[in-house]
Amino acid sequence: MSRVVPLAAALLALLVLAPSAFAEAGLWDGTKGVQHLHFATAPIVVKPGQNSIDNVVIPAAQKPKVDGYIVRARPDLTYLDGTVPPVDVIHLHHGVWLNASGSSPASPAGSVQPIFFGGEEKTVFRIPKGYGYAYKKSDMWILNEMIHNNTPNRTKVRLVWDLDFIPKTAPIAKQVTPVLPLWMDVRRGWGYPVFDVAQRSGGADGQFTFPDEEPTNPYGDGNRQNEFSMPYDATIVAAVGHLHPGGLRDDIDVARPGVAGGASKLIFRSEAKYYDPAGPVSWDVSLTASKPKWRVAVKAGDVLAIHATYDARQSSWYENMGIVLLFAVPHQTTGPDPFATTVDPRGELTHGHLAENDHHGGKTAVYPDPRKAKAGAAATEVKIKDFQFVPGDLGLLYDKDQIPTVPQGQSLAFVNQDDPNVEWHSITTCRAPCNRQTGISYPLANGLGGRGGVQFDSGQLGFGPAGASPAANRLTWETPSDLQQGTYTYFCRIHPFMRGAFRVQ
Ligand SMILES: [Cu+2]
Repeated sequence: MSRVVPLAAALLALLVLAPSAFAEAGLWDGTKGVQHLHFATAPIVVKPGQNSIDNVVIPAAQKPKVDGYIVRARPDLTYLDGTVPPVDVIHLHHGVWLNASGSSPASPAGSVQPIFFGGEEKTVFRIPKGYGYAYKKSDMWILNEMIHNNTPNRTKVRLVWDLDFIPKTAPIAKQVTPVLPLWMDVRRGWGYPVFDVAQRSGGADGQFTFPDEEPTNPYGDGNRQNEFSMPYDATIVAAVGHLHPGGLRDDIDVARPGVAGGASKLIFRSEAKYYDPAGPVSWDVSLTASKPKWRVAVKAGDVLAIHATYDARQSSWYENMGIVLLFAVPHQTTGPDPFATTVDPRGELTHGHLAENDHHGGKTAVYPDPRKAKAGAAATEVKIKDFQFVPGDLGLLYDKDQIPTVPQGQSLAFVNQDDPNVEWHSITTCRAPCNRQTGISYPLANGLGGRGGVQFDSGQLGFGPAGASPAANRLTWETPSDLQQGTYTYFCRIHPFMRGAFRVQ
């Protein structure tokens, strides 16, 4: 089951990501006195099939030894031998580095200060020349990490991060103006800040924007989580976005109460560039970050808002994020005012295609076509055990050559009997036959494709901390009872090699 990216490809990826490859005016790259530091966590045991979130205190040895300024950060995830796992095997869902000793008026949750983050898009954080994130060696750092094991194999990995760092005692430290990170998030304040996109929802353009196109106001009369009111004047000097597969862009706009009839100005767009030949369907993507010379001045009382847009043509997308981290200089008013001049919201990519995203899947059939299987015994329940759906697993179809049947008008119940605290599974429709080779872009939650298609999703059956994990906090789920006659195929979003089918007749 385990595959590793060949060493040559991994080395090539490192070369592509070397700082010099993207050195450009307006960044600290190549400046004398900037140190290049590399840090790694202790080995992290990745349990079979896990998709959980952990918070760990980062020990002193994994941080700079002296006070100074962080001006660049590049997070990644590796096996213990330093190779990067293929993303269809082990997947850095996210790592968020937080300063528990600091604070920010716009925090992910509570009053903790975000510093930088890494998702599978692996964007490089770059704070432009003249600015830096002020670091104290006495700061307590917490790493919030979510590592997703797509397979039933146990393994060990490390999170790694490269920092460009200017010690406080270096002569160039006198040129640094400190920045404050501001966390923009369509679900700011939630421990697991996500939303769903249904296939064929949203506009005629085939795109769905959260929260704007959510059929019912997701915030009700409560806190508009996607907005943040500036407590003081400031100049924003850098911005970086985060999206999941299917994601097209994060937009940041600003509204100034009483100005321009309340119209907002788009100031930053983090845009997804997909290398995947199938388009916006996988982690084979990179996102734009702000250009080095980009600046925006905002005023006290301005309302910043984030909007996240996903493709809704090819697939449903469950549990998506829309996040942008801004770096601002409080009380500095030197940047261009977006209400007086036009600000170019476009950013630039910080890296190219990554070799760990090469295995797209979907090319050849690896299971029989369940539509051609004989009708088997009527079933009322499918047990999920040892990463198999019984009865109905496509991996077992060779032996029996028949699939379970459900009388029309009845439901089929699913119950997760694997470790409920670690091995969470979903039942998610994919278009029949759903029998091709697993990869980062196959299968998709595209059950609506084809005639008579349906989409359903059980959520992640299992238990985790309420409000701070992907688990649905139940072990059972039932299919809709109004399904038309036909063969239905499904997969597990967490372990996409898991496929199953049943027939309504
Ligand atoms: Cu699963």
